[in-house]
Amino acid sequence: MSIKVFDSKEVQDLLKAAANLGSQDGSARAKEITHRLLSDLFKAIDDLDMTPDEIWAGVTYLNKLGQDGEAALLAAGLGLEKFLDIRMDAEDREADIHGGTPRTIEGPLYVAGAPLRDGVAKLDVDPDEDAGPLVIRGTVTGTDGKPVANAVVECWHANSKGFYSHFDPTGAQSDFNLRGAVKTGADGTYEFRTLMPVGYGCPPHGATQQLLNTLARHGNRPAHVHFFATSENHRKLTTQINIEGDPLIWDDFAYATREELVPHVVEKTGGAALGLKDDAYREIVFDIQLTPLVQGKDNQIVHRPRVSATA
Ligand code: MBD
Ligand code: FE
Repeated sequence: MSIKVFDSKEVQDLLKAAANLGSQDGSARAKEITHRLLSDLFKAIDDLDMTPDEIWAGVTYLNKLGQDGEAALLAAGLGLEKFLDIRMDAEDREADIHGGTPRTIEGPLYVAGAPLRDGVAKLDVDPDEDAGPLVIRGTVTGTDGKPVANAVVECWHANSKGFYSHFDPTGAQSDFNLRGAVKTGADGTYEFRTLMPVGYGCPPHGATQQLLNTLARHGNRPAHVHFFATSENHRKLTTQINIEGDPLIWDDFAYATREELVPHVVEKTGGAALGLKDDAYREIVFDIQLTPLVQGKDNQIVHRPRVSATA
């Protein structure tokens, strides 16, 4: 069957009616987007000759996606969040904005409200037998290379099971375990004393993994650490580092890996003096370079619903 009804007046009128294009009321932008997305869907149904069974399977899937609370997870897994980064990178090039630590996706697991410390923060609240100590430190500078004082570096990552506090299905972690925020001093340095994370995997029975299974894709990320870096006179940076050596570094289901964001992991001793649980520890130096405001404005602030809690 290759029925094509998309271009008919009946369907075109239906699309306009569904998006309420004939009215002056409502949000013009929402109407424009609804009309376009619905049109693209209708056209795809025609072109691919999608069956009613396929359409209802899709509708049912959306219900499960919402029930599982996984829409933002699916957005990462389908590359939608990466696509937004590709667009922001292109926008920067177009505006002649160069330099700065590369951005990469935020992901769905940030929690606002971590306690803010001066210079150094210890992130591990809960013991984790399977995770060795890790120090992540660096200097926040501008593109001029000068240290940025009073920058706030936020950091969040998973435990040795690949679970994040607040989203841990086992309920095992305290609030803000492996999450923290540090304000830089005059030298621009920050330091997080924490434990080595393990890569995240999608909930095995969730809607995201269900679709990935159908596509014969896995739902795993390499071990990684997320950052926000903000400062009054610079644009907000959203980024991550991957843990060097993880076999999934170039096979991330969320496509967040960038060559510049895989710093070396160095074996060190002297952890006892730093208050770490073992004397032997690993260290990652990750310097963060922030870009200037654009005409006095931070054009990198993304509004998305985020969980917040009080420490
Ligand atoms: C994560 O930890 C993550 O960073 C992303 C992008 C998606 C799912 C889990
Ligand atoms: Fe993550």
